[in-house]
This record gives sequence, structure tokens and C-alpha cells, in this order.
Amino acid sequence: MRGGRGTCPPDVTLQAPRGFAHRLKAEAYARGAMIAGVARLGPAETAAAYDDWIAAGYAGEMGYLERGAEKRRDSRLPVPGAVSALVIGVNYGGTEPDGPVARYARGDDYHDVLVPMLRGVQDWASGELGVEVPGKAYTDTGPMLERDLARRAGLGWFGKNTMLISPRHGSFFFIGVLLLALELEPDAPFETEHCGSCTRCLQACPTDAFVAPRVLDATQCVSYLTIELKGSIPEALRERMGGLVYGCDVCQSVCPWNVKFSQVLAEDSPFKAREFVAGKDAVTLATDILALDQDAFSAAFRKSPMKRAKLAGLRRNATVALGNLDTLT
Ligand code: B12
Ligand code: SF4
Ligand code: SF4
Repeated sequence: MRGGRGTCPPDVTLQAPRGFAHRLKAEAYARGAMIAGVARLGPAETAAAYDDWIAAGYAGEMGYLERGAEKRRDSRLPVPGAVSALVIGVNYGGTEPDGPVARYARGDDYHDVLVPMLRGVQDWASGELGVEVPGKAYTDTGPMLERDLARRAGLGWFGKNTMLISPRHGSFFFIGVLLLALELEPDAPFETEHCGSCTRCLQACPTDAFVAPRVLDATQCVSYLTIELKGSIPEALRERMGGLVYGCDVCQSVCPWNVKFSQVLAEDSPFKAREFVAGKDAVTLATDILALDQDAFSAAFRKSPMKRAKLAGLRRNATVALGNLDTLT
């Protein structure tokens, strides 16, 4: 019926039997999802907000965001024939303590976990329906407005910190999307918002990176500065980064929805902190990073999302953190 998992011929859209969407979500839960919903694909309601964000230059050096803009505006475009999305949220441990490395990056790389998880669900669906179901799995791996799709699938609302927040689980979860050329009964989109008059995240951001509620200037965000930025970190922002070495959770940690509803990580979760970062304060971690050579770096961060910054990026971050903590000689 089709040419493999990543590809599928146009105009092949299957019809799922009644109740199949429920079974599909149950399969996702069984494979590790904390939340799951089904969305009908189509033009993104937040496309204009996205365009404005790009036009304002808030994406900084992340040029890929503009290049994929057309597909991001309409979720039917990335996979020909796709009409539905299974959208999952996977817990990465909001009850873990704050530290110099953001929670999402302490364990295994989520791309290596969520994509196979979703492909497993796709294969399960093919087996159940007796025909290969065309589709493609994404988690931060393609031109997709994942938060837009997650809201559409009923998972939660856009917080003022821009995170997709679930009223039952907070926001410390990854989003994974499985686009399917399969007609499924969709869940109701999440239509309410529950930030109210709260502004804790906006006030707590160490670099004042929020231009307005729900609008983040990524070029000012510590997550961007420590992970995405290739060159040196602008001097004016260095001191404000304090002891943050990789990523930032501040605007999530202060959120009452996380304080109350964050979920504990399962003992066998791939997102448990690896030895090199577990329990270390900023000075210890930064000192250990500066002692790494290339081989030791590769061994310590094998299958870790922290590889993305490369050794040079981690050294840069570690140096800024140590400078801030007044320990450089
Ligand atoms: C680029 C990017 C970043 C950039 C920019 C972040 C940003 N807020 O835009 C940087 C490097 C800074 C970043 C940081 C982080 N990221 Co990031 N990132 C992405 C990526 C690749 C694209 C996001 C994007 O399109 N940004 C552009 C803006 C305009 O889109 P948006 O923030 O999603 O906003 C949407 C809505 O909020 C709405 N909207 C925007 N403005 C307004 C205004 C109003 C009034 C309304 C109603 C709606 C609205 O429209 C937008 C488009 O749909 C996604 C993966 C993906 N493909 O979607 C992951 C993703 C958003 N990141 C994720 C994570 C985990 C993080 C960090 C927590 C990592 C960390 N600890 O350091 C931080 C959080 C920082 C933060 N507060 O957002 C998760 C978020 C999961 C969740 N529950 O929300 C995602 C979905 C990856 C994943 N698959 O799990 N990230
Ligand atoms: S991740 Fe940190 S720096 Fe970025 S917006 Fe949130 S609090 Fe600000
Ligand atoms: S801290 Fe407050 S304003 Fe910010 S996302 Fe959470 S509830 Fe919304």
C-alpha cells in the first residue's frame, strides 16, 4: 500500500472503524504516554501568531523555523494524504529538583524515545486494521507547530510562558505527533485558558525574554543562548544566566500548575538523569565539563540531547556559569 514508514503515496486515506481512536490512545498510554489526544489536521489557527513571531526576528539563528513555515501553517502538508494526528505528551519529570541542566536534557534524547514509541503505535494500528497505515512520527523533528496540534487534540492551553499546559499534569512533558492517513474521531480542542491573572512566569524569567504574555523573544531566552546559539553569548545577558549550564526551566518551575500537578518519573524512565549530570550543582558540573576532552565528552553524552551544543558550546556555557558564580581564578 505504501513505500515505507516515512513516506506514503498521496490520496491514500483509510477510514478507521468506530471506537478505534480510543484504542489508539490506549496503545499510546501503554507505550509510555502520559496524555494522548486525536486532532483533525488543517490550517493552524495560530499561523498568524507564528508569522508575526518570525517577522519580529524572535527566532534568531533558528533559520529552519522560517524555511518550514508553509508546512507549519497547515498540518495536512507534511505528509500527503494525512488527515489525523495522534498527539501525545510524555512526562520528563517536573518533580525533580531544579539544577544547572534543564530537566528535559538530563536523561536520554527524547527524539530517540518518542519517535520509536509513535512508530510502534503506527505499526500496531497497521496490524489491527490489516493494512499498512501511512503516516509519520515527529517530535521536534519536522515542520510542525506541535503546541498548536496539542491544543487542537485537547491536551491543554498555551500558558503565558508559551508552554502547552495540561490541567491535570502541568507542562513538564514532551509533545510527540503521529500524522496518519487515517480518518479518526477527533477529540474536542482545548478551548479554555487557565492562567487567569497570574504572571509568575513573566516576572521570574531571568533575562526578561517575554515580550508579552505568550510571546517569547527566543534570542533572549537562556534555553536558546545555551543550546541553539552558535557564537558567544551576548555580554549583557551573561550575568543573568546565573548557574544555568544547559536549558532553563525557570518559567515552568514557578508555574502553579507544575507545582501542583507535575508527575513523578517512573523508575525505569529513559529521562532519569544520567550519571554525569545527576545531582550536581552548577560549580561541580561546570568544572567537570571543562575537564572533558572530545572522547570523554562523546562517552558522557552518548544518546543525550546535550550533544547538540557540542563540547565547544558546553565549555562556553560552563565558563559563563563559573564566571557568574565567581569561581574563575
Ligand atoms: C523553537 C523552539 C524553541 C525555542 C523558542 C521557544 C518558543 N517559545 O517559541 C527555544 C530554543 C527558546 C525553546 C525553548 C524551550 N523549549 Co522548545 N521548541 C521549539 C520548537 C522547535 C518550535 C516552537 C515554535 O514554533 N516557536 C514559535 C512560537 C511562535 O510558537 P510557540 O511558542 O509554540 O507558540 C504557539 C502558541 O503559543 C501560539 N501563540 C503564540 N503567540 C500567541 C499569542 C496568543 C495571544 C495566543 C492565543 C497564541 C499564541 O501560536 C504559536 C504557534 O502555534 C518546538 C517543537 C515544534 N516543532 O513545535 C519545541 C518545543 C516547543 N520546546 C519544548 C521545550 C520542552 C522547551 C524548553 C522547556 C526546553 C528547556 N527547558 O530549555 C524551553 C521552554 C522555553 C519556553 N518558555 O518556550 C517542547 C514544549 C512542550 C510543551 N509542553 O509545551 C516542544 C514542543 C518540543 C517537544 N516536541 O516537546 N524552544
Ligand atoms: S526558559 Fe528561562 S530564559 Fe527562557 S523564557 Fe523561560 S524563564 Fe525565561
Ligand atoms: S506561571 Fe501563571 S501565567 Fe505563567 S503559565 Fe503558569 S499559570 Fe500561566
